[in-house]
Amino acid sequence: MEAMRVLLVDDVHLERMQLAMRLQRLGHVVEAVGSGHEAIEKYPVFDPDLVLLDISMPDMSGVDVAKQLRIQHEEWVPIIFLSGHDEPEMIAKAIDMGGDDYLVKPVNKIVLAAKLKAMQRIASMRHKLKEATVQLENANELLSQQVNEDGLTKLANRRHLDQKLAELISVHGRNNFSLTMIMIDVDHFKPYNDYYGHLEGDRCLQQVAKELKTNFSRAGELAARYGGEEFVILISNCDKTRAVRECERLKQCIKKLEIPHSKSTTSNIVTVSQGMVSWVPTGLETPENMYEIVDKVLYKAKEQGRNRFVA
Ligand code: GH3
Ligand code: MG
Ligand code: MG
Ligand code: MG
Repeated sequence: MEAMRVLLVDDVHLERMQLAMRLQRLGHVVEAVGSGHEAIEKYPVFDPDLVLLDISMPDMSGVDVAKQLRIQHEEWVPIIFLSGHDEPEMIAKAIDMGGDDYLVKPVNKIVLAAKLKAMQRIASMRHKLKEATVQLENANELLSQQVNEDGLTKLANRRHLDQKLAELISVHGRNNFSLTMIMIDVDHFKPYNDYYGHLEGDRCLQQVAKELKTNFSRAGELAARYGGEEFVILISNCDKTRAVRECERLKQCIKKLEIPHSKSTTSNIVTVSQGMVSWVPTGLETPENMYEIVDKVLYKAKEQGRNRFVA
């Protein structure tokens, strides 16, 4: 059995010290305090597995202390009351008020050891439950990350993009803010794949994606993989003037990657075309509407010779 952290509360110094010593001899870690107020203060810092709480104390009765602890802390840590009285009504009331057990003073050694053993079982269950909860939370976090992430590029995936776009349309519509959406398509990617191979094609997409991620990772920005060799950037509260600057910046970043592309008829390195829309949503647009619109703008950039953006 593992040692417990026991918070011992009793106003009588001698009784407190004697009991603390016994608890320590049984292998437990003890924090002993002499008043209800101290107990309430110490509780969150000490993080006990068990509270031994005297009922009769001058500043605040043990029953009131228990009530306070139950209100302030969601997690249920066992409380054993200590009292000189052993009337059944007294015991029943103490348990009603948030206690889990009752020890009559002077505390019998054998009874104390036995009750502590029972409390150890509860403490060990609580620790296991805590551990399992942490593991569950971690697993949930990982899962939600995987659900929203594109496997190849680690950018937000289409699902996440759809969700975010719908959200932003509504928020920007309500506040009359400009929302910017840029759709990016890698130029001549089919011949790239055909010539360099699919694996190299994947690497190319990863490099482009990484550039998008580093350049659009501030608050209010989202870089996502729309599908295949197409990406979408969303920028909150961004008007057309700034959006144009962002497109130009992005064009330069992809250029700087200098990924060779000997089968491109636009350049000898990988380039991208961009379609951009910057508008104040009414709140009624759907993501599908907006993809359609921005895709048409992107098509113009392709038509006009690629490696450019059209707004
Ligand atoms: P354009 O300049 O007009 O955009 O021409 P393009 O060749 O880039 O366009 P097209 O749509 O004909 O080709 C897109 C290619 O992207 C075809 C497809 O095999 C490739 N592709 C889509 N997803 C992936 C992927 O995950 N990995 C790799 N390696 N290739 C992909
Ligand atoms: Mg007392
Ligand atoms: Mg395409
Ligand atoms: Mg393409």
